[in-house]
Amino acid sequence: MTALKDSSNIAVGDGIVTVNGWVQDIRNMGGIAFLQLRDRFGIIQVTMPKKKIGQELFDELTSLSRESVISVTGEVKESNQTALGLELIPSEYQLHSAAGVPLPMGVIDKVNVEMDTRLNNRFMDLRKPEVKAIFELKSMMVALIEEAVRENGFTQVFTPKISAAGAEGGAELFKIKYFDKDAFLSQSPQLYKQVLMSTGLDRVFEIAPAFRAEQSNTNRHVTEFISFDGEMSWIQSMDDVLAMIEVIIDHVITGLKEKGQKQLEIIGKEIVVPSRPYPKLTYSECLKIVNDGGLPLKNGDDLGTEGEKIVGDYMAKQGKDLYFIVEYPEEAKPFYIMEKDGTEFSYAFDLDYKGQEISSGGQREHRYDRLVARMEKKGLDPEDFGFYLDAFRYGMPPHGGWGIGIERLLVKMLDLPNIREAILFPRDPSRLSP
Ligand code: AMO
Repeated sequence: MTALKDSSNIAVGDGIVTVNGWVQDIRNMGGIAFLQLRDRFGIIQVTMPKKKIGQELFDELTSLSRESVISVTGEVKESNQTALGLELIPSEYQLHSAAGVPLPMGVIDKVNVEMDTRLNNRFMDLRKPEVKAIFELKSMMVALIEEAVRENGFTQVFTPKISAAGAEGGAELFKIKYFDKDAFLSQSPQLYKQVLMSTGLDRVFEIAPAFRAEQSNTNRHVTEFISFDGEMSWIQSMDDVLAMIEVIIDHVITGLKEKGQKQLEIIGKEIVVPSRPYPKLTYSECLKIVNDGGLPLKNGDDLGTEGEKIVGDYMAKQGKDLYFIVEYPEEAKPFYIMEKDGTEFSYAFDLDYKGQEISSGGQREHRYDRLVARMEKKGLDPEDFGFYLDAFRYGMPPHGGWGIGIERLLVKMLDLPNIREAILFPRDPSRLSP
């Protein structure tokens, strides 16, 4: 009886085992040949001394095309010639699927392949351990997020991704046909998570796709990303929200550094856990830093990619990777954000990580009349927000929350050059497939 094995749990003394994987490479030296068999855990060398395994098996194995899928049965031997310290001497094999030749792109070739080619052949690109590792880390990151929020009493919710209207503003909406009506892909669960605050589900979180019809071809924008949203009631001030985010993010970064050691080694990254507390910069302070850095922005302007980067460089010099930006002018922030009475400011914040916004949020306006007034001030028609406003009319606690783009968080943790590296099948203005 043979045992099906992964390369990670093979040991000398196992006797005859069967290993499954992809033929990564074959070197035929004439009297002996070496086949590198790759599975999800790593690589095992199949060593083929012609005399020992016989001409027929030797010929068949050495003529396999790269990336073919096989099972090899044989004896495990100790070896000081292989990274694993083991080799497999085959006695039989099974070909499950022969790979076509030539491959659309190499798995082990060291040449730099263009991002577009890689994404067009993502199934192949993902066979590279350093690419696959990113998605294993992403999965761990989501598990850590869930662990942190559940520990803090948050309930996971799922809100509709097909909606009748937008939450964040009209320009970024994808319009779809919904039978005989127009509908939109959800930009954010903003309105729903706030409605839930009126129900007694007073701490909720959601991790789900968000869609933005943004014509931005940048390394940090995509049209579909995963948004980690949180909303919490009974806050005394925006600071309660900031404190919660800090606890969650710290749990995630610390946890990933520990649990993702193997994957981090594969991609050659070390995670530096940002020191706490995360500093708070005001928007005005940021403007000054940006202006001093040579970018002339006016009060009310969005910091933008370049402004965020200047602030990031400034904070990096002080050893601070993660920092909140607070005291935004109310004018620059959405209707659902609470104004700071008697000032031009609001209780909105951003969280920036190494010079890039990864989150925004704030304390919400929970008082019906004030909320309606704010909508009107922003040129919105309260009539369009029926189901949302109803929830504020019949008892709404003070509350606040955040939205975090999880790919941006991962990109910054791992110092990846492009958000597309953190998405299996990214969507952007010029990419709808695969
Ligand atoms: P905002 O629009 O700032 O806020 O989005 C929150 C976070 O989502 C991420 N993000 C994106 N990631 C990749 N590509 C994009 N095109 C993109 N757009 C946004 C960013 C951003 O910080 N409702 C509010 C949140 C709240 O107040 O709770 C909202 O959606 O990381």
